[in-house]
Amino acid sequence: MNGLDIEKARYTAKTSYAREELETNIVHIGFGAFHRGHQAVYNDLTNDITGSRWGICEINMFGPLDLINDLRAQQGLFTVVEKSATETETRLVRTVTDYIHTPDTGIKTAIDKLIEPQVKIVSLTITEKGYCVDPQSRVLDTSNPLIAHDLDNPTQPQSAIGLITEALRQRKALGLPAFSVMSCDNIPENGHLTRDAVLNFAELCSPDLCAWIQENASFPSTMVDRIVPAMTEDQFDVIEQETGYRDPCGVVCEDFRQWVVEDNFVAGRPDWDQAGAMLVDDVLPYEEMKLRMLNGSHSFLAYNGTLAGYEFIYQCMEDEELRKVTLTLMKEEQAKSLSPSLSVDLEQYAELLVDRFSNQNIKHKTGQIAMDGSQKLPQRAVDPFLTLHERGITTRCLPVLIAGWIHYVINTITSGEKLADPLADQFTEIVTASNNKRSTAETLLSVEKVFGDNAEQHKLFKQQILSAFDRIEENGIKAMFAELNH
Ligand code: NAI
Ligand code: CS2
Repeated sequence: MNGLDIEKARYTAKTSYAREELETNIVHIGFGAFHRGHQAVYNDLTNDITGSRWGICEINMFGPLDLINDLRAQQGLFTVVEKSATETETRLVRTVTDYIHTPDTGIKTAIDKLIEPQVKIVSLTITEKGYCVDPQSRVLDTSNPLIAHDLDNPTQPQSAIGLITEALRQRKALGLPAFSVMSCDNIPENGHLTRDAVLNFAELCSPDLCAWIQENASFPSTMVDRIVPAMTEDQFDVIEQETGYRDPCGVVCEDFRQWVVEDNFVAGRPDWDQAGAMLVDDVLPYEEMKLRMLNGSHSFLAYNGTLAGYEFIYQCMEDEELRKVTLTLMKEEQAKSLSPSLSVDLEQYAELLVDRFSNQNIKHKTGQIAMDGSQKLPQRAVDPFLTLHERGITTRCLPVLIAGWIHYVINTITSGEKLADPLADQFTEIVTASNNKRSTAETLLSVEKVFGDNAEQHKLFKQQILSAFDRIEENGIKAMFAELNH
């Protein structure tokens, strides 16, 4: 049947707390696939285990209206199907209390929700580009059309940064306490980045407001991990097979989940640790480990796996050569770029990641991960590459990651497909300006928003990437995998 069947769904519920007691203490911006399979699950479990009643209001500022309408129609309930390579577990998430799609209801509904006195946390999964910062310098990009609009119309914001700042301005005016803003996106020091973007924006509107936010709000960083692919018709079929109904808000994800949260909340937080989260003083070492070893390898597989003709990540892992290269990238390069203070067995972590990538029940498209490369490469490839150089450690796989990205960008644009990247216009201009692939590659490497001036300053950096680019062009990607294994 189409739509979640509330009667039947009772039998999938793994929690039994009284939903009518929920209070909307969290407002989440970005009701995408990931939040549904991650934070919402932690919060649901925490309510059940601890007796707390933290409810979540879901806000989407972009994307399809149907999703939020469907969520409303099923009273905020949705299904999460968790699949290991051999087992399936189905749960019903019961922690959502409210739903807003601002392109439909207007931005005031979202501001009004954020200024409700009981709101303590505003969390975010708005993708890397949603923060509107320069990916390399991490500074608020005032030329971003959303930010430029919001600076002219701060009470009618279109960006998440503008929305948060306006809500905090109104809370200050009303004499209400501030809230904590918790980013759950894959960005190193995501809390600091969000804080700097909000403070920068607020400073441009009113230095007084900026000082008040600095004094009263907090911006905890988090490391988030669970592979939750974008839903497809096949995956809705999977939900239907498991539950008997086709839940348009449901997701299918892996069984693994991890969440490391900086314990820095101005108005309290649920005891997410009771549901398995780690609350720590400093998240950065965990973030870097995950962003470089997991996400960096993901990006390697996204670009080079696509070049090799693989649609899904698990197919990449079925290619023995590529599997071996992935482990080498993780163990010999990314792991060696990390802070030595991290007390995690990185060999084991790498093996676990490859096992997770091999899960055939998770249909994670290489093309999905390839999206928004300009926002991902700095933390996944450029930073570790430079650290390894500083430490005098040879890099063989990281240059291939970046070379694979260059091929991917050129191939996508020259074949007339739409490149999904906020810098797509700039890349298209570069690619269409020349017939010479090699000089196009060089120009792409000089895009400062992605590479800073590193390619100009570090000769070896440029040389290694371009040499990998040439070898892929001449011998093909599979020969490159074989070469990396020898
Ligand atoms: P999705 O495409 O399902 O959802 C993206 C969400 O971001 C939507 O709610 C959309 O409205 C919102 N959004 C997009 N641009 C925005 C903007 N400029 N301002 C405000 N909101 C904006 O993607 P999904 O899977 O939920 O992933 C979102 C992010 O979560 C990723 O970019 C990543 O940072 C993080 N993440 C995702 C994981 C996954 O496996 N899917 C795992 C770990 C982290
Ligand atoms: C992926 C991540 O899309 C991507 O860029 O690398 O979303 C990845 O699936 C998650 O970070 C896993 O936690």
